[in-house]
Amino acid sequence: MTTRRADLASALVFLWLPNESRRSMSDIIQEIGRRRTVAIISHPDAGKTTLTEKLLLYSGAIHQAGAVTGGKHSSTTSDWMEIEQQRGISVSSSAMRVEYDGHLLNILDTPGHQDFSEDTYRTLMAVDSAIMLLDAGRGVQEQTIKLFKVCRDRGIPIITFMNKLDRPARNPLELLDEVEQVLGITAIPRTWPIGDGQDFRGIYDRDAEQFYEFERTVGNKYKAPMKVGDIRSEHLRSSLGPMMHDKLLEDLEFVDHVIPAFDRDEYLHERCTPVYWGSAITNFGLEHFLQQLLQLAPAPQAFDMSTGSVKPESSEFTGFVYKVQANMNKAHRDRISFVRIVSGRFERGMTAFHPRSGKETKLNYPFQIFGRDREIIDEAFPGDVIGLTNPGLFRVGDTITTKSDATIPNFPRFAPEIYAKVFPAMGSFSKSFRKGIDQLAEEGVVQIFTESDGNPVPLVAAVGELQLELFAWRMENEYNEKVKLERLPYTRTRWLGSEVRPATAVPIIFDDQQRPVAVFKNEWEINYALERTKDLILNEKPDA
Ligand SMILES: Nc1nc2c(ncn2[C@@H]2O[C@H](COP(=O)(O)OP(=O)(O)OP(=O)(O)O)[C@@H](O)[C@H]2O)c(=O)[nH]1
Ligand SMILES: [Mg+2]
Repeated sequence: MTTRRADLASALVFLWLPNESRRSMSDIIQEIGRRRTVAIISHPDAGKTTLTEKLLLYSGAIHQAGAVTGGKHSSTTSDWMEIEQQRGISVSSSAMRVEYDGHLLNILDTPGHQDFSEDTYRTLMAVDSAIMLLDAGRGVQEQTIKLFKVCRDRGIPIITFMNKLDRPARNPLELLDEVEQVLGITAIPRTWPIGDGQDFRGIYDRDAEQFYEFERTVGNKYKAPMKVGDIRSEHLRSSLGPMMHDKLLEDLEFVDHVIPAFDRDEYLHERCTPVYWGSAITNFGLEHFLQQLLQLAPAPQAFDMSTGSVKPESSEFTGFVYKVQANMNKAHRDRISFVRIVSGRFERGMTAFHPRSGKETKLNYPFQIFGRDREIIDEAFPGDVIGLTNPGLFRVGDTITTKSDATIPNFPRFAPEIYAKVFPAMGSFSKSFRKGIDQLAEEGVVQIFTESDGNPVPLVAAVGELQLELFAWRMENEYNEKVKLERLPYTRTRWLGSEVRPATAVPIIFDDQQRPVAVFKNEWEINYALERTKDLILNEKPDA
């Protein structure tokens, strides 16, 4: 009886303790160990959003997959913006979180179009690894090369998924060779495709020596029925025909002979990329891929911050904002800051330090994000991406900590190459016009400059044309402000690194922090200004 009473007493004390004390260090380490935070990258149209949607389907997070069709029937979780659904392209990165087999996977879908690559580059700052998609009919494309390089520079490992095998594909060996030649990384097929186009039957797992045979389904909305079999079975031989079957066995023997064995450590150190094959649209090879992804991808890693390397298991809480998005939810019309947690445990209601402003802020409304949907969460761990309602305090690249001054060095910021003056189409510079401009600038949809103090006509600047289109569309649809854009001829942006101004006739404008910026029409004008002006310093980025 006494023991039972003591048990009860200690249980009550335990319940009394704040949450934090209840979580032991080993709990936290376990939470970190089961998390994976991954971005999906590729050239436009390789199928990132489709693959993301199907990973959600296979993890059980959704029960029916939507499709990217462009037009009014598009309905994927990650392309939730109306403009994405109308056009069938991603214009903004999105975050989804799923649980599968004890793991917690944060998937960040990115836009492939180069006009939105600032968003994609920033998303790559927030992950520990990436899935690189290739269209098996096209191979390594231009934008993939650039994104691969960004992953390399950040030191994140890459898993390759060869997609669209349901269409005529290039020879698998040729594709692997292209990855090695163009990207300079050893490509190690972990699975092998059986057929392509109409003849695509499934995939062969080289390690397990098992053949996964899939069936097509009508509409592709549900999981594809699958049978596991023997690659040498009579059934497969008669279904493929002896010629195709012989060729397959021959190819597999050749691959075993010439391709080095896979070593996870080599992958984690970016010396090789494991390659998987499948078809996101017909759901072939996806569950197998999801399982492999969770096994291979690294758990949350340490981050290089201004204060040194910050380990996830550090007791101090550290996170950074890699993205801000306004109006995700029509009912709220607020701004969400997407925060990657780097270290420590996050708890709802905690007070955090914001080094850029030197202020403390209470984080009362943390969300778990799922496309456009959100749900309040009470705690989060390193690797997680959470949403915080942004009281106008957070900017992209900001850190929040328990107390340290840690910042993220070299957060991606692109120098604009396109400029336009922006006017309200109805003629008056209303409050909502100003609000739309400020909020979209804060998100990084465009950058805003002014010609001089007090001039009400802002200049919008972007890296690509589509950004300006997106800006105009969102001003009209989210702020009810139709805008008129008057293009300006500048294509180069340089921040002035000292008091010296160019001696040539170059316009000086001001960024959102009133820093002077010189804008040029071409490279020649830049060189001319440098030649003619002693001690002129022109920077491609503002000082941090
Ligand atoms: N045949 C076939 N089509 C696919 C497959 N995966 C995606 N698609 C189609 O390819 C088109 C582009 O797919 P998305 O998933 O939007 O591609 P994305 O890489 O997200 O494109 P962006 O975000 O705009 O860069 C859509 O029409 C998809 O239906 C596939 O496995 N097979
Ligand atoms: Mg997409």
